[in-house]
Amino acid sequence: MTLDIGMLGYRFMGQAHSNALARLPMFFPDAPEVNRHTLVGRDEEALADAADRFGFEHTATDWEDVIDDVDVFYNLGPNHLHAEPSIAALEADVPVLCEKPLAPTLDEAEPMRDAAADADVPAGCAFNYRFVPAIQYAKGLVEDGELGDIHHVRGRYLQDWLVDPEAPWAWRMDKDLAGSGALGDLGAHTVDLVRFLVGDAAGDIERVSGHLQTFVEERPVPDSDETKPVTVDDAYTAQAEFENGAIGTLEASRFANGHKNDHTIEIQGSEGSLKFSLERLNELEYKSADSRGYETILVTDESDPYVEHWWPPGHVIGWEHTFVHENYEFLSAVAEGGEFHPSFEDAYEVQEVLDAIERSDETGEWIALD
Ligand code: SOE
Repeated sequence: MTLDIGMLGYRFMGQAHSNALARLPMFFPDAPEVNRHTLVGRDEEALADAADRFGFEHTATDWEDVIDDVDVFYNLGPNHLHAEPSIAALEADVPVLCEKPLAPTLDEAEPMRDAAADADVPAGCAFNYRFVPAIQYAKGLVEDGELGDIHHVRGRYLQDWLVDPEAPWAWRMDKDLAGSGALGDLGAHTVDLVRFLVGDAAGDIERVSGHLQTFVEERPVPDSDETKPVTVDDAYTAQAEFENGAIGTLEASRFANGHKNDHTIEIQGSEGSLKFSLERLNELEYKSADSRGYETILVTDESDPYVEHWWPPGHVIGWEHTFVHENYEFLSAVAEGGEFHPSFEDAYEVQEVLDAIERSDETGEWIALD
């Protein structure tokens, strides 16, 4: 069976997922066969160019015309376009892979979660960092109890692309289009990873306190003399308490001067500890019960998750490979009628945490999660 793919969005994420689709038959021969059917966007010229480069057969400027013609719908548009097309696809029983965060707000995420629950097909949210081999290896260690009781969780996602006050305005700085700033764009990844890694061992996040900050209130609009207001956070910090009593600190910033795309997760337990940094994604720092300090494990052995599909040991992989792994799992679930995680339900639960952090910022109080 060949799956016809409809893809909304042809910029950063369109490119990342199209690259993944192109790599699948070469490196994951058991992946379902896909046909890059229709690429959807508004600017016809840019769209035609992207379709040509990404290997799509057709283009369309209206997503509504596409859903009935495809077997799978990828929603890679800006956050405010996540809900309506994803819900329409799910109502037509077309599987959906939607970019993160699930929606700008919790209210908008709710009908998406409900549509996914009612549909008989996978609805996935593209938290690609779950599919880093070192992260899967780390999850295995936590699941095997190698860390013991979890006490500390720290997650930081640091970027610096907005530290220049003249950096141009973009949709990611608009509350109506994005929902939130560093919190939803970067914090969503961290909350998902934390839940993925320690959700079983430490339980759910039970309460949070948070703070959001906007450092630059308006920015120049590209190719004009105008400026536009920045209506989202440039950075957030949060504290979290888990069901088992573990405590966590979470942080993200677009002003972390010197950090380009630095996503780090640290977990400390009674028996061992782990540290991961996206900028060194082939490595995991691990302190086992028997060692006196952290040791670096190069997670590039054939026995490591996904690695046998790529190169011999030590021939490292990169950021784009996470999308290949994610697409492999998602499309396999579609073809086999299986489950895919992170699902819309998982992503809704992430959104509940983001929403609670925002509410805590507004009220100055800790917020309990139900
Ligand atoms: C931009 O801040 C961005 O591209 C995010 O939107 C992605 O999710 C993250 O992976 C890298 O940074």
